[in-house]
Amino acid sequence: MSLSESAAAPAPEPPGTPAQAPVSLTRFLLEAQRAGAITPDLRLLVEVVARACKTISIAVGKGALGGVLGDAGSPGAASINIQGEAQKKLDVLSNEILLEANAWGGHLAALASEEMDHSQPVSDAYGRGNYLLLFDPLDGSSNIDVNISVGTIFSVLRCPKDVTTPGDEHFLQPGSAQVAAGYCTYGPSTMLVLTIGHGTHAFTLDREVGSFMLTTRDMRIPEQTREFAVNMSNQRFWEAPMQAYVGDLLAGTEGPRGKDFNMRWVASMVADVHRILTRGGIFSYPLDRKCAAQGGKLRLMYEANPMSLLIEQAGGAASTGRQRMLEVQPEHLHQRVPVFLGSRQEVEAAVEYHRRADQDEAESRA
Ligand code: P6P
Repeated sequence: MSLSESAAAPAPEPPGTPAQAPVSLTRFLLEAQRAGAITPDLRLLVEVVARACKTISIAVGKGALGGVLGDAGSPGAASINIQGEAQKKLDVLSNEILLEANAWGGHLAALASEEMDHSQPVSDAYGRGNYLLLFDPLDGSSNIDVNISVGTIFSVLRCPKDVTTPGDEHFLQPGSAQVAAGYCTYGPSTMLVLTIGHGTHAFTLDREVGSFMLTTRDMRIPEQTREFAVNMSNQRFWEAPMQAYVGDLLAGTEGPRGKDFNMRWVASMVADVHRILTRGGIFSYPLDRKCAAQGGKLRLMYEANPMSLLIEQAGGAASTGRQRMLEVQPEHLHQRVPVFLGSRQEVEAAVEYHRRADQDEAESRA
């Protein structure tokens, strides 16, 4: 029996059976290890990342009382990361929390972060494992100062065999090679959403006990949706197929889609993706003339790929608009891509607009 079957909702129990004990993340991962779905090292890795997310949740939750709001660096000399973005104090703190948590367990070979120019091997003082960890320590941090949900995104790859000191090049694996992925959203509740390749499962932090507790086994995204997420202020910069696709969404019942749509945009990918995993929708950050030179806005390795694995494991779809996201062959660590992900039929519709536009353009050149 595969884990996704065992992870599926258990058969109803006869009346009078004592309620099953709630399932903690630790128990869930031990069950996965017993089912042969993960190794002890991968179990430890996920536990360590989850524990670090609890620490980040506490820091985020303190807000102004924690003295950690605002930009990192000194007044008039903001700290700028490799993305060219001003770092928030919580970006730096979250990154440090994840680095420290993963330094001594012996489960990792190397790690990479949105906040660090290059990957770094884990000190071999504690032994090295067979996994590579990538993370965006605090995605959406521009929302921190206005108290909107933010999150941590992580992705796990295998370290190539016989590589003792991994470098950036060893991280350049397609998203289909991920062995685990997840995010932690710091919202009204703190939730960890995780896949280890057998479905997508949601855990809610019980702050009194200090444990993540399984609250949804096998999340499933509705195939269809009436809700799209995009930053409409970029509309005039979009490519023609994106203009046409969103134009038809906005036309609603008076247009070819024949139904009205709603729009949501939190500008925090973790929050938007969590809503889509929970009730369906399509999230898109397409190419536009502002970001086309960089290949897109969102990062492939530690934003698009982990989110795409979670979405596909929940029955959804994820694409660049022209290619399945998990099949993109990375060329560099901080590569950016256009992103369409969510309800399968809606993503397929958006991809079809791009296919038709590219075909028309090819024919017009012929
Ligand atoms: P914009 C946050 O900075 C982020 O990387 C994602 O979390 C979010 O979806 C996107 O950028 C928001 O971009 O251009 O709307 O501010």
